[in-house]
Amino acid sequence: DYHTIRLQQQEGLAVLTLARPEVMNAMNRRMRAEIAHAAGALQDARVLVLTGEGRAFCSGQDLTEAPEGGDLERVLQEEYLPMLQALQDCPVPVIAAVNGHAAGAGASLALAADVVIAAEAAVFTFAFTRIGLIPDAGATWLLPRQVGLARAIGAALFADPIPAAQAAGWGMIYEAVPEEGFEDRWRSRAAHLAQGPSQAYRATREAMRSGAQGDFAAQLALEGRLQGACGRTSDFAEGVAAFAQKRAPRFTGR
Ligand code: T3D
Repeated sequence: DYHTIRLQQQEGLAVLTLARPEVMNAMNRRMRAEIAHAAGALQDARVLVLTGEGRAFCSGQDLTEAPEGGDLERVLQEEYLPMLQALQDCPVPVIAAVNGHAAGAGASLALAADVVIAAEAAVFTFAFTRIGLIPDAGATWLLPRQVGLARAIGAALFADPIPAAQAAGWGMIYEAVPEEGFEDRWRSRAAHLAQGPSQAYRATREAMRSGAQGDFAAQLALEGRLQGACGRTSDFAEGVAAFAQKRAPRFTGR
């Protein structure tokens, strides 16, 4: 039983809601373990959505639990790393539906998703330096790749609140959506992925992530291997048949 999150799974869609609204969904030890567990225990899901209950997405580390003068390296290695790795290893696309504040490790958590869809009222704050820390939970890897070094360092040093529209303009998130249409938008995006060619999505994530690091020749070889596997799926055969027959494809994930 989960205490700090809720996990609902239906028709290929898994929605993981951070559920400590009284503290803006601050992440405590238990929440990190529950997110890791949930991401590793999806049943028939073909897409995973992370979102927050109440007016925040996630306010980062629960500051009432931070070990004073304590061993933050241990917390990162033993608690954050397994959570982030579980999301990375999760076999389906991950959407962060950022409903409100994403601060500190809450911003890092959002950026760790494959696609970030934020409500226009949402604000991203790399709040770490405000309390004398560096960006963590993957932010120093993700942020420079997403927005370039100049913006990444500025956002980290000043800890400026970055409104969703600006985040989208910077390329930090995929899209910022007006409040009224926010839930419909992420639900329809998630439904789209849940009905799509799951194996191609899985390989796309792997190839894109690797492309952000490896050299060009190695990347061409990886693309070849992954595309070879996609070429053998029924979804590929269906995609080509649907194109030839001028109809919408019916993907099954196989
Ligand atoms: O331990 C380690 O390994 C270190 C790792 C660190 C990684 C990090 O994440 S460092 C960054 C930690 N996060 C922050 O510094 C953000 C703190 N929160 C805020 O800046 C603001 O709360 C928000 C901008 C998110 C929202 O502001 P606002 O004004 O809408 O709400 P509020 O009044 O500040 O918060 C409402 C309640 O949530 C409040 O409690 P109260 O007064 O009603 O009893 C507040 O204390 C609580 N809360 C908010 N954030 C946290 C929190 N409680 C614990 N931890 C929090 N991070």
